[in-house]
Amino acid sequence: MQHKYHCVLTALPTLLPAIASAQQAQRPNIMLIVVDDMGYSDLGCFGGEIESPNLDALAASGMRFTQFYNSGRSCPSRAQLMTGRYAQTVGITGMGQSLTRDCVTIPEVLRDAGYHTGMSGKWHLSLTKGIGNNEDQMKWLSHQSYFNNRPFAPIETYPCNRGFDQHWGTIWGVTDHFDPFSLVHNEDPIFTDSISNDFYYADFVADKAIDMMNEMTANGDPFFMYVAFQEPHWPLHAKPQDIAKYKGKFDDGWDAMRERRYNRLLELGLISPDEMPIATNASGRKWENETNKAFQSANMEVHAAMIDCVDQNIGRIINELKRRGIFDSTLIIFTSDNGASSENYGIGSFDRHDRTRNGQMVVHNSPTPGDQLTYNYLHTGWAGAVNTPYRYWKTTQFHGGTAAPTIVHWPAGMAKEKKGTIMNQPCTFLDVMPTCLELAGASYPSFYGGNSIKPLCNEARSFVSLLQNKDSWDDERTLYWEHENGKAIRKGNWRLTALANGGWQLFDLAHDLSETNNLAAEYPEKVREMKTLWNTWAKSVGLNVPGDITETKTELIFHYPFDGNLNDESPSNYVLTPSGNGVAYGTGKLGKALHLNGNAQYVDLNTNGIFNTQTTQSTFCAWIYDENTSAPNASNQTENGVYIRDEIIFAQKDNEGTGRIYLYARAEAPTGGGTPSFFYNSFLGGSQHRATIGSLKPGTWQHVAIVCNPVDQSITYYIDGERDCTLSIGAFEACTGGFRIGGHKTGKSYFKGYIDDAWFFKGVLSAEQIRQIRDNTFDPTPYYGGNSSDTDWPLKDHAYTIRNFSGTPAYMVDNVESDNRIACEGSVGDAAYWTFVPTTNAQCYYVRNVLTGRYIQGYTKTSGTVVNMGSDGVEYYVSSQTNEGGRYGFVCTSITPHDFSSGTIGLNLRGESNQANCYVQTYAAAAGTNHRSFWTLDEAPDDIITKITRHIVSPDEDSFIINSKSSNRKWYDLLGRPINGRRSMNHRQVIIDNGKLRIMN
Ligand SMILES: [Ca+2]
Ligand SMILES: [Ca+2]
Repeated sequence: MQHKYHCVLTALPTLLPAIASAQQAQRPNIMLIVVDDMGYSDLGCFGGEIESPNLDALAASGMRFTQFYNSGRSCPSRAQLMTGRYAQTVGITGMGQSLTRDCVTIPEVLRDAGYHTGMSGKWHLSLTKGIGNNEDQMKWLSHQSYFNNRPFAPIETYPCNRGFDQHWGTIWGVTDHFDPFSLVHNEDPIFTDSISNDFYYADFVADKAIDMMNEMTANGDPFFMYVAFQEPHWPLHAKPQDIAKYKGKFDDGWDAMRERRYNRLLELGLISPDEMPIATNASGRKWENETNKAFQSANMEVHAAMIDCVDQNIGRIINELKRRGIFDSTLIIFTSDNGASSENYGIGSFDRHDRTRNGQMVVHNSPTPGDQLTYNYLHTGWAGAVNTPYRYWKTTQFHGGTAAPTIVHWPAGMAKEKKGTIMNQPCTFLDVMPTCLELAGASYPSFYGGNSIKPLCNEARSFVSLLQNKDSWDDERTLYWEHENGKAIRKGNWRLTALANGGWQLFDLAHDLSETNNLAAEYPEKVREMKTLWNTWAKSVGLNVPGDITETKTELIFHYPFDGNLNDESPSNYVLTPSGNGVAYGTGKLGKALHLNGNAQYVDLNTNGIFNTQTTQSTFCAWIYDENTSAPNASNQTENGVYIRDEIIFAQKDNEGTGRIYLYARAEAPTGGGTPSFFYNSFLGGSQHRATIGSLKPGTWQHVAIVCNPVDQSITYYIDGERDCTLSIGAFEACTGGFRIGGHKTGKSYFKGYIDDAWFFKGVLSAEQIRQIRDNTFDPTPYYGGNSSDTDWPLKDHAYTIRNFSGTPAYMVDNVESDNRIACEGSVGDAAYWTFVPTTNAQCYYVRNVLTGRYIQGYTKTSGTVVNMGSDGVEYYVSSQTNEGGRYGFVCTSITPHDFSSGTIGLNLRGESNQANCYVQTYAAAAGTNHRSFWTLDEAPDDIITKITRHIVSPDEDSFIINSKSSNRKWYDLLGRPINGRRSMNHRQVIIDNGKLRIMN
């Protein structure tokens, strides 16, 4: 049976009296026209040079949507377009997969609502499975064998079985435009014996759309038509007469195009310079350096010809609508499934044919692209230009991948004042389904074709109100993207975006729609908020979201003033060892400075294991005076046509020969002459990451900071206290070695000049803190680490917080008021302080004085270590256990009285005094037998909480018992409600406040 569900429709007419009423006459035809891999500004009406008079005319009497989002690639875009659901929830988790049956397509719903439904063109929502043998695969792709009429994909997933009365087009996602593979009429392959010489896919798609209108308009019912052109998707194939129009048109290259289009977009009012800084071409390729300009221009000419041909064919379709008198009453939505493509794959594999039907072999990346014997791509240079004003391209979730130039045309239904206007409200492919539902007066089914249907995506909404001038749009909705590890989330004017395997980057779209200025370092809370939203969404659509790297609490590692010595002014007291060539001191920025002569002079910090670069955020800053003021020359190293000179300022030592170069000064001068560049650089994440050219100014003091953030996979430079740039980089390398100032490995890249006032922290310092260091007004004491031995931490009359810094099972104990305190007051004397010890770096516990904001940082100790904790000489016994369902905990108590059994697992905070002992303890249920009751609270009021016990049943399920002196044992859930059993833990912080359990989000 060709139309699996058509029987449902034929039974329906008698069931549809309401739809057949007066309203039906007003229901518009809906024509959805989609092009494939078109650049954002390719069309004339979007700032391009390509002739598109028919689409320009639609724009002139319709509306242009400037922020209409697709999903960055064919399959996910088409899935969202057809279903109004995120692709990940309808089976399209990658490429070449089938739509599931727990969703409905627009034609399925509209057909049931009395619409005719037709499609011509590319589908790409069916499982595309290869034969498994490359030679057979090539024969199959090139029509040399049909392999016993092997289906191109599961037949039941073809468009004709997903709601379309008729489909003329291709099942796969990429084909020869002159002889498409997987071309079908409904279920049947066509042109199996031969194909005409003048066949071109875009012409065929328009022909069939025009033909289908005969049947679809016959009885006066409205139609839904999906016209899906495969152009201008690679291979770059076009008709010679169309290519001829563009001969030589792009010889000035992609840099000129980018500027020209940007200016044209401004002129057209599609962008404003306040909102859209000029973004550089993401390819990084300069046209002037391109060695084969003729080849590159020729590719662009074919790309333009393909779009030109699509426009001509849209003109033919429009003429047909006019001829039938239904042009004004038909809602036309024109859009693109993703941005232009930077791809350049080999051919002769899977979906890239290497021969024609008659066996002629195809030339990959031909110097003269366009005809059927060639297989060419646009490449990164042009892709970066045709997507002007945006950055990046197809497959990424940046605007260059996901912003679809969209035109909506509907004279009969749009408000008159909307004609020719530009709409800047963000819309998405998810909105097309609800828009069609509204126009068709149809409702979204909960049951269809024998299957329960998942609800429409929460974020999807009809944009009919935008066409009709109704003031009912909320632009604060949150939209999400994911494709092959590329990620994005937009909330209001904030967009958080990550390239595949790159870190999150934050953009303020109100001033930066082109996504050029990563603000992640300036708005860490916004990053955190949006990242959490994205993670929650990603899990909700079934994505595997690896746990984020835990954010690192700020802790001072070292501070070297270099005032004539190598003393560490921090409590860490890390010893510096000078190189064999010694070191000198000179006049510094603050007192004296380290003076290195560039001849194998450096200093080493040989302590290993301070942290692991891969997982620890860190900040290094220092005053730098580079004495190498001249440009490098022939006596220096040569690299890619430039002389280079590197001078390492700060590096981590892994072992000799490798190392993580945090910060170095680099100078480059073109070997052929030209302007030299001086800038700071870093080699974390496996490659160079440059600060702005010119950021290094030799021969003068500069305050330089670098913030290394493996959580967001970014580094941020601050020069003289101002943020220079934030760069998204690859995953950080694992490294736990010591450090070197002034060099990294033997025999090269030594620093020549002065280094003064070097600070190094775990954690991310804010711009303000970096400026305080620059201005010598920074108070480091709150950031002293576990080695602290000289700081006074008075406990009396202060409140304390204990929590698990990692954010996983976390606890806070507040000493809030004198009669509601949990612990500590007067326990070990006013001058005492406590230290709590984490068992791993990733599970860092600390004690914070709530009133002063100061932290007492724990540090790693092996089980059973005795640490002298207090200035009064009280000793505490510290032990740790690690076997609690993969979680870590620690126990800290005083030696006398020593109440703990070594079997206790978890966190135990205990206050000690002659009068009041109280504590919070967590322990594993399984280990509960080892638990002892051992505290007293003789003088505490009755309502004080004396004990909280957390029962861990599984990593995600547990509850608390709260004991009070008067009421014995009570169970509470994490919202503080009394309960009778266990409840989910959800990894939130818990605090005890005024005898109540409070939950911190
Ligand atoms: Ca595409
Ligand atoms: Ca100094």
